[in-house]
Amino acid sequence: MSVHPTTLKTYGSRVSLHSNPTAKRLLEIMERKQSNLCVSIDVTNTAEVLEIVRGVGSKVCMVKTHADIISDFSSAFADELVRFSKELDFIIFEDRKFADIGNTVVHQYQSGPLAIASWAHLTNAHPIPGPGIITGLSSVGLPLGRALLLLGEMSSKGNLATGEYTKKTMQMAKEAGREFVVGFIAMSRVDPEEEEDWLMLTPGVGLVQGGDKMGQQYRTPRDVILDSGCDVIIVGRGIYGVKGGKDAMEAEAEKYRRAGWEAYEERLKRT
Ligand code: S5P
Repeated sequence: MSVHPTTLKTYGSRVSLHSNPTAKRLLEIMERKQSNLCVSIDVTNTAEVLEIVRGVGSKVCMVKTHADIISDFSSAFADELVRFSKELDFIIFEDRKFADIGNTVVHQYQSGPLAIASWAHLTNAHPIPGPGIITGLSSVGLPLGRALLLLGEMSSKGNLATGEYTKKTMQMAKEAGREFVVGFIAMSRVDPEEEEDWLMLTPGVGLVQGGDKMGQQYRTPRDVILDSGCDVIIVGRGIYGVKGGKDAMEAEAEKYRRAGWEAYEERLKRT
């Protein structure tokens, strides 16, 4: 397999290849904190989310949330998360996986009890409804400096986001332009070699390969960053699932940060 040119560039040198402020900030943070680790905080109350943020925030470039599973979500919580994102220097990614027509996603993104666009720097969408979903989301997010990822591939067993679907997702992003769509959720680099710089964020990561009982499949940070050329590893239960509280989580996050960063440094040495 040939080496994808993007994988030979440093995160820092890629900042100037982006116009979107969230994409730029993410790459700057990655370089500054030497971290390509996103922690996925999939717990169901705000106190627990904030405890995990306090424990691992200094180790990560990004915190990923599922706001709709947090039973006591409030705007005060969102403010607190934003405050932490400044203090501890990370991007907030709300993993909303929008999947409706443009007009509906405008409201889902902007309104309701979650008001996602008001606090999340980054969110994501399935391409299944067609380009109108990007038009809708960007009408809300672009003026706020927000960014969007499209789900081009998934980590779960038997998913339908493969082959032609993935190629068409890439095509849709290209046609939308990189002002608002900045990259993909994908398992490997799905962008053609001579194209612009796209960010590849990859879930389904564990320190050992494996899976869960509901179809999730795990690959190691090295597989994802070095072998598959992705940019960010997304780790949920591998970090917040460890026993021993805040200190244990911090130690586990540091293991992932180091594994992800070493794989990146190794990849920069390839020719
Ligand atoms: O294909 C995907 C896309 C996403 S965003 N597979 C995933 O697992 N995710 C998300 O990543 C998922 O919703 C969860 O929040 C996280 C993985 O969590 P873990 O506990 O399995 O590491």
